[in-house]
Parts: sequence; C-alpha cells; structure tokens
Amino acid sequence: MARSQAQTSVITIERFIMEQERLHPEATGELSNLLYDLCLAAKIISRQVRRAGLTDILGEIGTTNVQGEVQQKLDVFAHDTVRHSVEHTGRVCIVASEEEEQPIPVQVRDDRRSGKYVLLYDPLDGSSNIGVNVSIGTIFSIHRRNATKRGPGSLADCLQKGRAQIAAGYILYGSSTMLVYTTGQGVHGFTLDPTIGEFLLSHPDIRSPAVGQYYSVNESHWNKWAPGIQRVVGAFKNGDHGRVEAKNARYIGSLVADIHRNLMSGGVFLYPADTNAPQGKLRLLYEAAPLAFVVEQAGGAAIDGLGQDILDVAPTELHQRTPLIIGSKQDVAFASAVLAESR
Ligand code: AHM
Ligand code: MG
Repeated sequence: MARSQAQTSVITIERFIMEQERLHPEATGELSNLLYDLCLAAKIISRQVRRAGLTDILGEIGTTNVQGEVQQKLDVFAHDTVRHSVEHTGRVCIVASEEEEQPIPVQVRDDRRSGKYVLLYDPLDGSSNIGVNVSIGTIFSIHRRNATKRGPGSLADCLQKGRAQIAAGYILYGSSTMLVYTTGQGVHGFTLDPTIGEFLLSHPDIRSPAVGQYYSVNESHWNKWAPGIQRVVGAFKNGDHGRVEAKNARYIGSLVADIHRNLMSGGVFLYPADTNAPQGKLRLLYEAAPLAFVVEQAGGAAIDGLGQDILDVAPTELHQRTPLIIGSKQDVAFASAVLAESR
C-alpha cells in the first residue's frame, strides 16, 4: 500500500503551478499559462538537444534531412521554439532574445486582448559546448508590461530592473533535463521524466548554502583583471585570514550548469570585467538578472562588483553586458567588501 502510494504521489509541474496560483486569489491564470507554454518549449528543445550528437548521422546543420527538413543550428531552433510557443497565445506583448538584435513585438489579433507580459530569454546558453556534449541551458525572465498599455509592447517594456521580474528560471540540459524557476516564493526544481514527458517536482524549495564550497571563474583572464578582482579570487583560492576559507574550483564554462551546481552545493561564480571586456561578458537581461532573481530567492546574492545588486541595475540597452558575482550569500558579501576596499 505504502509502496504504491509513493509511486503515484508525484507532483507534475502543471499541478504545482496551479497550486501556487491558488495562493493568489487575484491571479487570472495567465502567468500560469505562460509558464506552461515555456514547459512545452523546454520539452521540445530538450528532445532536440538529446539528438545533437546524431547530426553527423542524420544530417549536418544547413543540410536537408531525410524528412526534407533543413537542419537548423540548435540555438536558432531554441530561439524559434520559445518564440513560437508564446507568440500566439495572447499572453505576451513582446519577446526579446539573445539571438535577435531587436525585440520582437507580438501582434495581437484583437486589440482589446493584448498580452500582459514581457518575455526575455537566452535560448541556448553555452552553445559552444554543444559539439562536445557538455551541459547547456535556456534562461528566461518575465516582466509585466509597464511602458505600453495595449497592442504590441515596446523596447521600453523590456528595459526594466531585475527587481521588477515576476518570474524567472532556467532549463538545464544536463545528465537529466531540469527546469528551475521562481515566482518570488522560493525556488523549485523539476526533473523531466522522458518516459512520460512530464516535469516532476524533484527539488522543492531549493536553498543556497550561505557559504560555498566552490569558486567558479575563468582564471585564464587573471592578468586582465583589476587588482580588486585578483584579491577576491586569490582569497577564494587560498583563503584569507579567517575572512574566507579556501575553496575548491569548478568551472564548466556553461553558465546555467555552473550556477545550478553552485546553487545546490554552495559556491560563488564570477564573470568579472577585464581589459578585453570592460563591461564583462554576460548579458544583464537574459542571463544575470533572471539568475540573480533565482539565486536571491534561494537565499543567495548577486552583485555587479561595481556597488550594485544585479537586481537594482537599471538597463539602458537590450543587450547590455554586466560583470557578475553570484552565489552563496556570505561569499558574495565578502567579494563585495573586498571590492569596496579596493575602489
Ligand atoms: P554565450 O551566451 O555566447 O553562450 O556565452 C555565455 C557563456 C556562459 O555560458 C559562460 O558562463 C561563459 O560564456 C563562459 O565564457 P568563457 O569561455 O569566457 O569562460
Ligand atoms: Mg548566453
């Protein structure tokens, strides 16, 4: 009896989202439906990512496969899949993706019913890792439209502070496919069961350890960093007189995978500015802000190393870059203090 109950008492992501929505009597269900749309996109992208190693057999990118379909690059495929899964539903007024220079206003058939939400996403982050079978991810960020009221949204609707996000999350195509998201009430993780095609609640209420065991940074850039960053990374590596213990290093070079590992096990990830990339490499709206929302909701922190929390940075450009230090709260606080002393 107990055994069969355990086997059937799984919580699908649909049920979880619905139960969360019931906590908000004012909710219209539109955000829930948008999250369902993203789940569907995640499953489609996951299926395609799982076949990535077969492109040599089934057809090269740009060639026509046996079904007569042109093989798309996976990041373009992921961009289109997310876009197509949300643009006909009337729930979003504009989408913007790291793959596309300009935001894509969503035309609405009926002007009285214009989408309430703005979707920003990085369709396939770490795509240079696809060819070598290393984990990659999709990152998404949802805002309420705030600049326009009806019709398609505008660039100004996209340029909101991370603090205004109403939901954010990521999909990690790793040893299993996971979807991790927050709507501001903790962080919850779901694992895709490929046999039934459902995301099942596997990691409820994820909490980031206050002090991390790992530091994650591309140390090949050491000579291009400012002295303050060198002090911070040196302290994570060697310890700093009781202020911080020496940590172990882990760096995949695939942001979602690096952040996910550190979220689960405790750690700090850094992508600082350097002399070649004075604004840093990562994008504020598609990468830093959504991941900062997730990590803060799990009890961690995220800063730009220039004196601001990532969630308080006001974007001025769609593809704006930012330095990023993110992860376990005490480690980020230590980095912040050392950088302030070095300024
Ligand atoms: P991408 O958006 O072009 O995929 O680049 C972002 C990726 C992140 O996943 C990762 O954290 C970073 O680039 C790694 O950069 P580097 O190779 O300089 O360490
Ligand atoms: Mg990216």
